[in-house]
Amino acid sequence: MTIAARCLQPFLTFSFWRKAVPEILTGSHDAGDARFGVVVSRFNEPVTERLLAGALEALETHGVDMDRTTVAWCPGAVEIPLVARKLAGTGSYDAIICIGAVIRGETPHFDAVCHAASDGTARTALDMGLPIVFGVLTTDTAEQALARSGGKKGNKGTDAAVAAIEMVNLLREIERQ
Ligand code: INI
Repeated sequence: MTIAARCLQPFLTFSFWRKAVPEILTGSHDAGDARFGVVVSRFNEPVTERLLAGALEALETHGVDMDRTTVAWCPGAVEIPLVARKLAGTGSYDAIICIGAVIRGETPHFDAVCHAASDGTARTALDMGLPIVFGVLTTDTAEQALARSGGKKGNKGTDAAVAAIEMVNLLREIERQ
C-alpha cells in the first residue's frame, strides 16, 4: 500500500462515502456438535454401500461423533423421503443425508423413481425446515454409478455429507442474525 493510500484509509473506511458491502454468510465445514441421520436405500446396494462409506468417512473427518450418528436402511430410493421425514421429526438431528442409486438400465420407471426421490426429499427439507441433503445418484449405467461412488468421478456420498455440514452451519449463522 502506498503512503498516500495508508493515510487516506481511515477516512475512506469511516466516512459516509465508503462503499456499502453486503454481509456475507457462509457455513463452515467444521461439524462441531452437529448430529446427523443418514438414510440409505438397499436397491443397487453395491453402489449405495460405497456412497455410505464415503459419507461416514467424510462426517468423521469433519469431526462428527459416530456415536451420535444414525444410519437407517430402506428398500429403495422411493422410500427415502418418508424415512428422512420420520428421522427429521424426531428432533434428534441437525441434518439428514439421503443416499441411494437409481440406475436407468432397462428400468421403465426410472423417471418415476427419480422424481419420487428428489421431489420428496426437497419437499421434506422445506416442510421440516432442516437440511435434507440429496446424495442419490441417478445414472444411465452401473459403470457411471460406480465411477461416482468412490471411482474416477469421486464419491457423491462424500459430497452429500460435506454439503450437510455446511448447511447446518449456514442455517445456524442465519439464525444468529
Ligand atoms: N430403487 C432404487 O433405489 N434404484 C433403482 O434403480 C430402482 N429401479 O431401478 O427400479 C429402484 N426401484 C425401487 C423403488 O425405489 C421402490 O423401492 C419400489 O418401487 C417399492 O416402492
